[in-house]
Amino acid sequence: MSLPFSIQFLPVENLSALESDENVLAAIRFASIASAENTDKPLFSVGLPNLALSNVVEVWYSDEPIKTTALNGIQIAYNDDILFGHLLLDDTAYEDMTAASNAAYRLILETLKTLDYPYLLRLWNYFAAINEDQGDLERYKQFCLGRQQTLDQTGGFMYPPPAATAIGTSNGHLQIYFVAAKNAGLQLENPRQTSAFLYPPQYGPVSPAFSRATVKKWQDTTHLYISGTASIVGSKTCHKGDVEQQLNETLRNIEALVHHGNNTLDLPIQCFTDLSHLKVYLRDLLMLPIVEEVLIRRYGRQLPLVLFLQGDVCRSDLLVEIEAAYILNESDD
Ligand code: 3EB
Repeated sequence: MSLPFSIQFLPVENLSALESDENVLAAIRFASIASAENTDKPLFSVGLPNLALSNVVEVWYSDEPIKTTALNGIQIAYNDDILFGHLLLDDTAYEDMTAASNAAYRLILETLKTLDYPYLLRLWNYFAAINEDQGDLERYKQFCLGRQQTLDQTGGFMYPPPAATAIGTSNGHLQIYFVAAKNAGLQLENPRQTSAFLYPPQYGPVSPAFSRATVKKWQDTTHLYISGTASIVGSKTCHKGDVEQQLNETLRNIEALVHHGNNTLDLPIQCFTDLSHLKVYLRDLLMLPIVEEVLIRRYGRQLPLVLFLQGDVCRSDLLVEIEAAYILNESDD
């Protein structure tokens, strides 16, 4: 069986030691501030403290030997199927987050066009002070505006829009990493949630451009990449101020999405515990014990490995957000 890539959460490793391993596409550590190794290959830290397993590194493996390059300030590794890119952009060099986001997305789309991996499958966006106003607009809303400006200026994402995460860090630059492919994935939306790109204007001057999930059918396997998911039903935040109820609502959303994928796109999984590569983003580290307790009460020994990361969710009234995937490793079958 040939897999386009797999991802493992491993014990601490020196990122630079992974540079010469030609089966390593990318490696990510979790730290108090974002940084990148001085390499073409995407070896970097995101500015989200890891609350429970502080010495974990997330390693992306390729079956085939990879190639690396740097273009437009983006660290890149790729094989025949996918391209992994990482951009760390000093947003303080721009007038505001709108301008920084616009520039970042222009660089990303330009790079994908040049290297001919046109289909973005999944993106992660991290930047500081996400819920703070700059000028008279919250920086998350500015980020959405800059992203949309790029899409309007360049003709947009190749269909469908990617799955995405957008989370606030406590300091550091605008950091975006992403996976793009030669062939398109399938869009999966959530029957319990308004599609984000159809959110009404009260949530910002432009709607956020992402899909709830991407389903990607590769030659020998099917993957699911689930966007950051929170306690939103329809387009409204539910259970303000109550992290336990927000967590339960988030889990209902993810379970509904997985069922819908099984029913409509032949997704080979049925429930939350079939998922992998779970990340729980917590606004306040003091919420960690209650969140762990709810997850264990709900799923017991079936609970997959979870990373708990400290970060700000993109609406100030959301306390917790969860992302997940279904990605089989070679050793899993
Ligand atoms: C939401 O439903 C939650 O703007 O790229 C989740 C994932 C959220 C990605 C983005 C925003 C983004 O609106 C917020």
